[in-house]
Amino acid sequence: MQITVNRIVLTVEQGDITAWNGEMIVNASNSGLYGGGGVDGAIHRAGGPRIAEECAEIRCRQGGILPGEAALTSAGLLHFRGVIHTVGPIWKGGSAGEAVVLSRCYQSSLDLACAQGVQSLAFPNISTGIYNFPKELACRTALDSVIQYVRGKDPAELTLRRIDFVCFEQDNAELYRAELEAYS
Ligand code: AR6
Repeated sequence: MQITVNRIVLTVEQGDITAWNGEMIVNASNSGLYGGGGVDGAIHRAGGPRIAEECAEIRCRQGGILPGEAALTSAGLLHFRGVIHTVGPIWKGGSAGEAVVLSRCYQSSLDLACAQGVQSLAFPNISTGIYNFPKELACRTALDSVIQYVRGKDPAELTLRRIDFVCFEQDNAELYRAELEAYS
């Protein structure tokens, strides 16, 4: 399933983001940038210790990152140009501004990717695992945020040509396909 917005192709894939074929991936990390479980664990395992070393450097320099922010490291042993680490919100029932913070994760990751001249970028389903954000709202928030971002930019400012949503779980992949279809 794919749609084109402002000349950028948005697609949905199901699988492991560490095996994705493209230039840069986004990680769903934590504020301390300590490698954890879920997609974060998979990226650190596959990328080797270099990623954790660079996360530690960021931690020393600026004390980690806040929910909604993003930071860049190399990809270690992985074949990507880099990994963008962002921190999603922990779901607390929905009245703590969680959706706004989740939206910022996508925006700040896209800002960083464009600043690096990245042409293809993959997002996992940020916050929908250990941080317990409801999947349907997370899917709508992710797609709305990315589509608004892409629509709001002058094509000359956007280096990106392809943005993939890589869903590990079947139910998320189905949600994303249905939601993307509704946009087309
Ligand atoms: N590739 C793509 N997606 C994956 C993979 C993978 N290899 N593995 C899991 N997912 P989570 P969060 C999906 O828990 O909710 C970590 O400990 C997973 O099915 O990874 O943002 C961090 O250090 C789910 O849909 O991230 C933080 O402490 C999605 O990735 C905390 O978890 C996000 O689930 C962040 O929690």
